[in-house]
Amino acid sequence: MNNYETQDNVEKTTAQSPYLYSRKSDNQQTTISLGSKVLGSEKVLFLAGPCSVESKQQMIDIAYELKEMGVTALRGGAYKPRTSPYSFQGHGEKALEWLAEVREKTGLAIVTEIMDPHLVPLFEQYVDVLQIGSRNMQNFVLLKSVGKSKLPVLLKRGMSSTIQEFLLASEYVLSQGNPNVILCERGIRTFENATRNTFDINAIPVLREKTHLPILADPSHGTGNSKYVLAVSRGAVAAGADGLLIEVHASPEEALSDGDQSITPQEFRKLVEEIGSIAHAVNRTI
Ligand SMILES: [Mn+2]
Repeated sequence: MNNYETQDNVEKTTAQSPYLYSRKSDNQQTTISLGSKVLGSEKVLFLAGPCSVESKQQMIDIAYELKEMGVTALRGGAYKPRTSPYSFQGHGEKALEWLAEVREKTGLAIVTEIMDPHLVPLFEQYVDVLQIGSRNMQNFVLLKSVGKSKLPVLLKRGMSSTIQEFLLASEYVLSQGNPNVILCERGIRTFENATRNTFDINAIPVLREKTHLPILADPSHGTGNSKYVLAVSRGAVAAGADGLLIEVHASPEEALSDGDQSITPQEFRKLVEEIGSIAHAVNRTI
């Protein structure tokens, strides 16, 4: 049907847009329960943890520390999509078991990336949120399979995708009957190479206008450098993000992946404090 195929049409007729992701009114907002909190509410939520799940003890230690700082959900990769096949690929199912144990102990919700559509039933046994990584944003088989799950889906923006492509990827999930999609801006590739990616702050107000889905910001991948994570976090919350997804590692220099962009628990504590002030300035809380 032509209406669904013409991008121009979508851009111009948001009010009558046929898409499930489309905002139909100013106050329409999808909310998603995470642990004891709600994403998409006036509260800005923190989702944090190491890039990769490296050991059970690592996850237990960091989880207790982050929980005490007000974090809602623990992130950590069990299956890692690495640029090189020789880089650490993750501990797989064993890591899912560790994550479930950490949830049991701490009450933190668990967010972890899924790459294989066949593993949806396995992930459903262990985790709370299915993350689709940037590299898989247009893996339509995967999007359809998580669309049939009861778990919320955290969809990261493809590193070379437009906002419209990002929204249409969310439609793949929504159209399968899963209404709980979280959109995550994580930086895009541009000509700029001073940072790993260019965090697209514009995406936050654009998404806010076009969709009722909750919006997360990932300044860790958005910058690729721990030195810039705090400043970009501030900007994202000021621009209207509903939450932050941050890589935190007890000793970033020893991390098995993304150490350069991981902040320490001490730095994260400072970030939470500063975000509290920013949230307050834009009539929100943490
Ligand atoms: Mn990472």
